[in-house]
Amino acid sequence: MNNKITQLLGTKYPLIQGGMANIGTGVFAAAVSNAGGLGLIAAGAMNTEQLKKNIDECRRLTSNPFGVNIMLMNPQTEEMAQIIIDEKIPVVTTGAGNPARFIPAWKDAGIRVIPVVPSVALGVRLERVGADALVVEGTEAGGHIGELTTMALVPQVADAVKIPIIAAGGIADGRQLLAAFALGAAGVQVGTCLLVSEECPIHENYKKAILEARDTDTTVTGRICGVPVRILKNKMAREYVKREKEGADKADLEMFTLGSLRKAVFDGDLNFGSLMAGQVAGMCNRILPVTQIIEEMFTGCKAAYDNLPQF
Ligand code: TUI
Repeated sequence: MNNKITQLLGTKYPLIQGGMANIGTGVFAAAVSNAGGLGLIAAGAMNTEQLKKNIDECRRLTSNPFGVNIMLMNPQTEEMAQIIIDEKIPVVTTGAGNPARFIPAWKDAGIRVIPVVPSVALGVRLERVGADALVVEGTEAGGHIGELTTMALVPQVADAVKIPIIAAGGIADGRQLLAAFALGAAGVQVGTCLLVSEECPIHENYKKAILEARDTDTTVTGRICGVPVRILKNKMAREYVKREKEGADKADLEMFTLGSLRKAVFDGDLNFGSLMAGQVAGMCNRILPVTQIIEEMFTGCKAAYDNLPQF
């Protein structure tokens, strides 16, 4: 197959797993890599020791390529940037900030660098400083998001850069995969549809909440304080927005969300957990092995292509 992303990543499919703090463990990343995608260890809520341990675990469980996602708001980002180099991680993705200052050292170490961008301007800037590809993420995604939709953003970034693009946000089946290719992406990043995999290590209450979610069941906290995060609607979402309107400090609110993400992932707290999920939660209705989720996306893509209206 002549696909720039499979060539760049060395994977069977042009698909990468979203970072997903507290969820993207070494074990889960290995499951995605063994299924032919690029698994990512999400360093977002880890400390350096946990990151190293998860890298070791991932290496033990897969011989396929995998990556690490660095969440740039993590206070140990500098140290983690160095661990990626020391551990010779093949691919790094970044989120929640501008990774330009780390790119020269990562490139010197032969690492493929794929930042997540929410705008044309940041994509152009990061191409200029050496990014190998971009994850272009629309506001349909779960977790921390930008303003623009995948439909509007992906073709505008595709027109503005030469490096390959991976679309993210709003992609859970073969029709959306086909649409991403049509918009100019050479691959996709998915998160929400993997939350309902057998291998996904989230609490069963969180999984059930995704299975039962309808199209309108996500909301965005943090729009006022500047850190928008898409989660399933619940008491925590209402509490957050209330605190925000009362003028709570931005850093406190960020910690409140990260703390409550742990409650969702580990305790299954449906009231006060931050159940991060994208707008596609409403179409993630079955628990399946990761392999089947990924394979059905690609067979569905071919079927959707064959079903396109003729004109
Ligand atoms: O990073 C994500 N999604 C995330 S990170 C996360 S952990 C967290 N939890 C609570 C508060 C904050 C973080 C949960 N989900 N996706 C990639 C992404 N990156 N979305 C948006 C951005 C982004 C935003 C601004 C990337 C760059 C950026 O640049 C600003 C600048 O400095 O130019």
